[in-house]
Amino acid sequence: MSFFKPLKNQRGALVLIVLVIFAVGAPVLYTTGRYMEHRREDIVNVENKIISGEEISEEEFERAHSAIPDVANLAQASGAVLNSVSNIGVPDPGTAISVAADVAIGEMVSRNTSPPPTTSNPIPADIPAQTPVCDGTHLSNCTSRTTCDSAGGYWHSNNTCRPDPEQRCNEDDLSGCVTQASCSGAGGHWYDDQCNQSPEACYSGSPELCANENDCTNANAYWYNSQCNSDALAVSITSPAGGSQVAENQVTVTGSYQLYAQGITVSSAGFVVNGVFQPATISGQTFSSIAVLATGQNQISARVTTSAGDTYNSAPITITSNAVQNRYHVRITWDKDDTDVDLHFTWNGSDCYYGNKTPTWGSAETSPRLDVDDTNGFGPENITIESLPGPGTYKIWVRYYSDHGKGGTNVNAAVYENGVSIFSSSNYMEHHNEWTLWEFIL
Ligand SMILES: [Ca+2]
Repeated sequence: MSFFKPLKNQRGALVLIVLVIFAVGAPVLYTTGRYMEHRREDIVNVENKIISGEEISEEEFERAHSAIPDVANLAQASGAVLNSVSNIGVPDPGTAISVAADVAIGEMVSRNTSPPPTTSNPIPADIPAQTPVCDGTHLSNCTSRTTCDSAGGYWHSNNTCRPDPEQRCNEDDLSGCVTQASCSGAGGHWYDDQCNQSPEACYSGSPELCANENDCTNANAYWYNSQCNSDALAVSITSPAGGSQVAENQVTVTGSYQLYAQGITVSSAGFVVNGVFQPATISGQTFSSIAVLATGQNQISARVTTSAGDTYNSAPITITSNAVQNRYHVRITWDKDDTDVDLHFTWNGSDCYYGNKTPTWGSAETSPRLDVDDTNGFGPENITIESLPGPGTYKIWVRYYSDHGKGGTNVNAAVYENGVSIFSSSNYMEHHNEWTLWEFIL
């Protein structure tokens, strides 16, 4: 259009050129030294005046105009670039300048050149891009946890390297929270001695909430039968049921155990009856024994010991004995497996023992009875009598019938009145030894 005066045309062209060059050229100018800083100021000065509508002198325009090919020269663009830049004076030079600037700046950036090249001092082709230094004073240049750690920094969850370890304790990165208070302050959940993102759904304190084996293992628990267990082994009393009532001063108790962890073996098992442990013979993963009960309430728990020496106890159960008063028990147990110890109770030469378990000493109430002849270890063997039959010589004694080649054993003996121990003793016995526990004359 004819009404475009030359200066107006030049202004229009300059606006476009300046914007293109300045927008994409700023990084180049920044890296090419003080000379280009002056040239940049020439361009910025004209640009600002154009934006504010101020008059631009011929001198200012020429200075900005001449700065533009300098940018291209610095970039050591091709001859085509320089030719394009030389066409600034023609109408609509935007496309040529844009292409020239892109090429020039692309080369500048990729080659990371300094000092600024010129036509006579072009960019060397073999200058590699430099890797920013990652060290204690340039942690922000570190791009991996490894390099960050090496530089003494702390790797943040948003993939940045920071100098201050305290900054690791925040809602984005709880790994640096080392106290419950700081963890809570950062919105974390403190358990297992560390700060966690999620609530206590599945951790060592609540393994029953772990829904799969992986989570269970991570909670230091044991996965078995689709359940997560905190203990490597579980032991329980399978009979009698807790709260049961029995008529006698004794009851047969059966326990069992379940292994949840690999590599565990059980070495012994038994029951704690009113605070006193008595061993039992293990068959498979069950074990059974006769417990002497006090008239009234009794507390019994099962106990299993592993080869490593770890002991596991079941929850205790309470058994109530409704046995009549004035009932006497004699009980023996021993600690060598697969051996046969026998309990004897004689009155005036009549022996209650494995060969005559229920002799008649007058009435039923004054006649004793042996519950069992244990021939393979641990006992107990119990003789019960409601009341003594009368005057005479009484003798309670023990014979080590057969050690089955297994050697000596420690024998524990006790006399109970209504389930309460009134006498107890222990003795080391060898094959065929006899031990008089209690002898008295009425
Ligand atoms: Ca026996």
